[in-house]
Amino acid sequence: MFCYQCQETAGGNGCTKSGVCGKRPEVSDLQDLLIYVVKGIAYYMDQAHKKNLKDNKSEVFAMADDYMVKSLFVTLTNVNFDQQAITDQIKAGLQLKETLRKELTKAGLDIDNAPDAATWMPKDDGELTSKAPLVGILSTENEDIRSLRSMIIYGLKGMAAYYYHAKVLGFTDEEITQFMYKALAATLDDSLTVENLVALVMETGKYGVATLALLDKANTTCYGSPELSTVKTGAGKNPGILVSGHDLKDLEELLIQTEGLGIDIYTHGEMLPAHYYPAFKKYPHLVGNYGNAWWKQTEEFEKFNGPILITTNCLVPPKDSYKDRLFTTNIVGFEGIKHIADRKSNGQKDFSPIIEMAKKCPPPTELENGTIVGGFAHTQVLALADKVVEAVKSGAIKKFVVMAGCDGRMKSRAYYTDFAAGLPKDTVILTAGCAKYRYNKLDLGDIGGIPRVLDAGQCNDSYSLALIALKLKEVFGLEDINDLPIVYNIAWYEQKAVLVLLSLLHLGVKNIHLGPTLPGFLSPNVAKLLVETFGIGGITTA
Ligand code: SF4
Ligand code: SF3
Repeated sequence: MFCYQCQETAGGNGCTKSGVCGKRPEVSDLQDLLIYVVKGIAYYMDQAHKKNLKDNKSEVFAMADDYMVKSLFVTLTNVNFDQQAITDQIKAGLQLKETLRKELTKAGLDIDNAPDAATWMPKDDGELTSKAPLVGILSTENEDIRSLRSMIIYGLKGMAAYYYHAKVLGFTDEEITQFMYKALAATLDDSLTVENLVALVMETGKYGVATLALLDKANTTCYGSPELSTVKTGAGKNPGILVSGHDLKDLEELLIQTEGLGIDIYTHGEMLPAHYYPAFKKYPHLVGNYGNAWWKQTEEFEKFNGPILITTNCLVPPKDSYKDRLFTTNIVGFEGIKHIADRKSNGQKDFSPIIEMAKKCPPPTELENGTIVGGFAHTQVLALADKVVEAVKSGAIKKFVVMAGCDGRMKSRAYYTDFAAGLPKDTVILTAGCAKYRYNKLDLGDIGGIPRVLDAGQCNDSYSLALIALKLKEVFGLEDINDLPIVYNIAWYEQKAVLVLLSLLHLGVKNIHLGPTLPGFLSPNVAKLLVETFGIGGITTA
């Protein structure tokens, strides 16, 4: 195996024996093969678009969209560790690829020069497993091309994750999926130069902004605009169900199905921002947030005592002490862990196995008893715009520090707590993503009623931070987004953060500090390019 897609990659270079995340080598190879199959499908979809061969009435094209988005999401860090589930997904893709090939050759597509990923079809399972180790990252020899291709694929993985959430809520955009096909197909094209691929990296950022905007529209249309909220962190006396990951619709359906049953619902990790939406405030049994960021789950799930639903990343290989209480859904999977099936069209998921289990479980063991304040997505911040602008003009706020991103288990991430705690009192932190758990329970106070930590929500809500910056630029009549009193100190872990970073670069943001370590997938030349063009830098001490 070879995987270097996340920040915790072994030695900062790549996992080769097994994943630091717990991913086994067989699973890693199969994930590479899945990406290879998706690239083959993307080749056909890209050709169909370019040559105008798409019959929009044909269901196979809609199936391809669904397949691409799910398959990319499946391979994100800490999503799916289940060898069988990935094998099944590969086989489904091979069938789909074959249908596409037949349909498009009938429509006139010439596949004489098609890449191997498009035409390869295994005769049996043996050929499937022998192919897997041959198609991974290291099959691209030139390290700069490999680095750029990887950056594009990781950006697309992040894009797929965000797109998936929008799609679940009924929001889609053909321009985005078409770009994804184009970019995936481009990673098969050996004629593309470093310059071509750099341009494609930047275009990935452009579509990153579009995808985040689509998701923002989906979330706010369905659940209202997040508003200033105080969330409890203690535990009650009722049995509970803990919901983690990012999928708001799963949480909504679970809340509906548990109404009046005497079961309390708690959020965990990236599900915390659900409390900020008006639509979720109407459920009195959504009682609070339990625990911290994803990497603390092994400790926290043990103490929760009731069932836990993992809707998306980040899943950590479970301990025996709670694995019988763990349920996955959507694209998440782990061998031996119960899985809640997808909803049928217009129906809800059936959460009854979780609900029945909860009824028999003791209440959660309390971990702490405080509150977290959040809900500062763009509408809420812009509602305070006058106050914010006044505070900047009067000098009460000297700087904003964007500290969005991911948390992780590396010891060096204590830097972010020290950094937040050490910032001067006239600074405000803008955050989103699970990085916030490093400082959202510190008492950093407020500036004239404006809290010093403004949490916009999940990493899915990073778009809000961009909108806030653009609005401030407009209010202050600035030409360049970099003239704002905003500095960026971003913590990254997985591939959604790669997309957010590319989106910020597309918006013209310069001099971003990225930590706790720079990506292992940057070759020295590509790293140099990012430093010289965008002023990207690492971190030192707080
Ligand atoms: Fe290693 Fe990260 Fe890949 Fe897991 S996802 S195998 S930790 S690089
Ligand atoms: Fe966190 Fe996995 Fe990145 Fe959504 S849940 S931000 S790491």
